[in-house]
Amino acid sequence: MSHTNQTLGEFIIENQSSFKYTSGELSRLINSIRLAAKVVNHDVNKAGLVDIIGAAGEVNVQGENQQKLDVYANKKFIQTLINRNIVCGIASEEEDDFIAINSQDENHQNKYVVLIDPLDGSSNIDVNVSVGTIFSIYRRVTPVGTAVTLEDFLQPGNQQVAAGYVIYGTSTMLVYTTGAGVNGFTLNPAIGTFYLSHPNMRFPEDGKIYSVNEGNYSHFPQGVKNYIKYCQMEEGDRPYTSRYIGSMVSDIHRNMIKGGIFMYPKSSKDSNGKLRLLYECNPMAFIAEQAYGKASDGFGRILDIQPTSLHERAPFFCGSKNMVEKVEEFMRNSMS
Ligand code: P6P
Repeated sequence: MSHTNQTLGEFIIENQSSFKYTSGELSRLINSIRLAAKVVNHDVNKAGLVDIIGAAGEVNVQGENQQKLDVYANKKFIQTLINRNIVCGIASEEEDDFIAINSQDENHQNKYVVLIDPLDGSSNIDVNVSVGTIFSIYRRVTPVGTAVTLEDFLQPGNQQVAAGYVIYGTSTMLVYTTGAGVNGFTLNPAIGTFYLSHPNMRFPEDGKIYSVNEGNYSHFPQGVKNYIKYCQMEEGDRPYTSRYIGSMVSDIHRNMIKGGIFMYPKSSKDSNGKLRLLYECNPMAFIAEQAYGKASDGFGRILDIQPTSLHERAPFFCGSKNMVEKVEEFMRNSMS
């Protein structure tokens, strides 16, 4: 099949055989995420026009004010996944606990659990800056036909079977991997179809963009401070350029295309950083590695961390391989 103008649906069918597990369910799962992304995109794009922006008046498990669009996106993704009867469990940044599905029906054979950040970067919604959805997919580890348990969700990121994000930006894109590279699809809103626009996405091995909230500089570990000063030095191919949108999906997407590193370190304010391991760091790390980049907690591979709780956080360094390795070198040297 000619790949010019290949749709997401055609791509899924063409690549089903490359997926090492039973293909049909994962394809249906990616298709359900595609549907939910189009529904959320429709409302993100007109958020300023209808009474859907602004705080929903609730506070989520993270202690953050829930934006109405957070709540809306969360409901849409959960509802779509349940309606398609594909998964046996869902965990979300916006839900205190995981959601067991079909737990009363011993006959259900659903094998997958999905973890989502339904609307990442939501603080940008009211100021019209791009936001995103992040998803992570595992096969359950407890027996099929039984109710899912926390064990099904607390798997290390290296067990993911698929992961991706939707970026609601100047255009809406769905970028995902099933472990055979990373591909990006752009939505044609006129007809509601995603087209393969960025095949085989790869992080440039090196880059000149560093993304970090430098307002936290004084709270960073010494190794991070030293790396930031390194980026700012007039020497060799430096100084680099600082770019920080405050929406991780957007920062990492830009860096994957142009080359760069995104950092959310731990600090004296956040002992494990701010980003959540299960539904932010792990899916973005899976994508980064599949795009020949790297994702680290400053010392080791994000995907090898054994989670101990649903909403745990992790320090996060993600992007061009050489840049992540450089900051790890600064982190090691600052410990010696
Ligand atoms: P700060 C958005 O809330 C988010 O989770 C990421 O998308 C983003 O990179 C980060 O937080 C921004 O956090 O503390 O720099 O505003």
